[in-house]
Amino acid sequence: ILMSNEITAKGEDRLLQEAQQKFVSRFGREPRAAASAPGRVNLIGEHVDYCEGYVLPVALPFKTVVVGDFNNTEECNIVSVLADGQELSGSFPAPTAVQLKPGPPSWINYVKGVVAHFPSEIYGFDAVIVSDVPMGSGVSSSASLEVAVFTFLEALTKFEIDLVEKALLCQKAEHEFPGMPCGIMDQYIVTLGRKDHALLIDCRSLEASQIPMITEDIVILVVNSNVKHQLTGSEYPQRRAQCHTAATMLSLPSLRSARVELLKDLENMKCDELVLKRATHVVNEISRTEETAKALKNEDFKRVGELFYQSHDSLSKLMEVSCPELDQLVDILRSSPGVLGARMTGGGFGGCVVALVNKSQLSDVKKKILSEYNGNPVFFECQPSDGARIILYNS
Ligand code: GAF
Repeated sequence: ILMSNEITAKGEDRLLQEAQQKFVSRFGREPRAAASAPGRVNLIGEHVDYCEGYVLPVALPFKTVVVGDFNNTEECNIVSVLADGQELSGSFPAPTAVQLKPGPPSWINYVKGVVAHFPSEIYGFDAVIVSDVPMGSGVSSSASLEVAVFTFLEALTKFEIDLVEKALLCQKAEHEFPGMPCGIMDQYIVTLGRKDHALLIDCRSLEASQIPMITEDIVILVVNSNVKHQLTGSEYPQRRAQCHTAATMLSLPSLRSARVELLKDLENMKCDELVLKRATHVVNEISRTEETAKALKNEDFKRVGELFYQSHDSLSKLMEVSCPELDQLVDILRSSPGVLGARMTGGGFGGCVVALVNKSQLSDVKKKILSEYNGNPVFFECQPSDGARIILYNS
């Protein structure tokens, strides 16, 4: 029996069935193409993807499923059923009819942006989107939606492209339509994640290596603070700009090329205090991520846990992207027996904390959080899952 503070993934089959039923009731025929894409949790390497650093995310069993069919018109009609059951619908012209532009309602820009960037002709279609990826929780419901829509369009048109190229196009869609200047991490892991693996992504070369996650006695616990995060605000672009300033001052293409010693140079240049703090986070977080990948390969979870705490402290004090609720959760976890490490995950300003917990002490850890945390926490276990896939090709 699950406590009400726990959520588990519905599973692709159930989401698919819900989407198919909704499609039949809304559009009066069976959908002919279907695809899915997961959410993600980043283990470490936070706020470094846009500095060409290393990141180490895993794909989640929570997914977005898209089903649909061409409709022989010049309209794209979308129905979207969110994780909380809320239903949205909207339409926009097919890109064969007009050049698509971002515009209200804001949610449909995630779909429209991907349709606009799809590298083959898209005529009018009807689609239903069903997702159980928690929204505004820092687990990439946006990238999940973008990549699910893209993969659905591949199924619909039978025009498939290289996976890294696909992630880049979805990232571009997010930049240009919802207007969020994200890095490549989310679209990359959502596209290329693998069951039972974390993915070490080099955001400079765009190469990645799969790292087996054998965690028999250890659970990757995710705690949602239930503070909603909104990344399209000004904070995220500001952090990105500050990192860019630091790299420019050092005459580097990005902070990825900066060694720790170079931070002294920044200091000597009398650089802005905030710029120096951000750069200090990025340079150290990139090496923490490389070290975490090595420790994971050696199954040295104790070290991974220490690096998690260091990462959190740096995100909180130097990058300043945490919030009191996330800090409180990490503090509670820090004093809980059986916890090896914890940190905020994702863009920050709310959302989730990820922790490594000894399986035998998991229920005590949850109890402690339930009794001490000021907010309303929701738990889920992170089981590394597969990336996006085509479920049904248009025939
Ligand atoms: C958000 C962004 F979309 C990612 O690209 C990444 O920068 C992350 O915040 C922070 O690590 O999820």
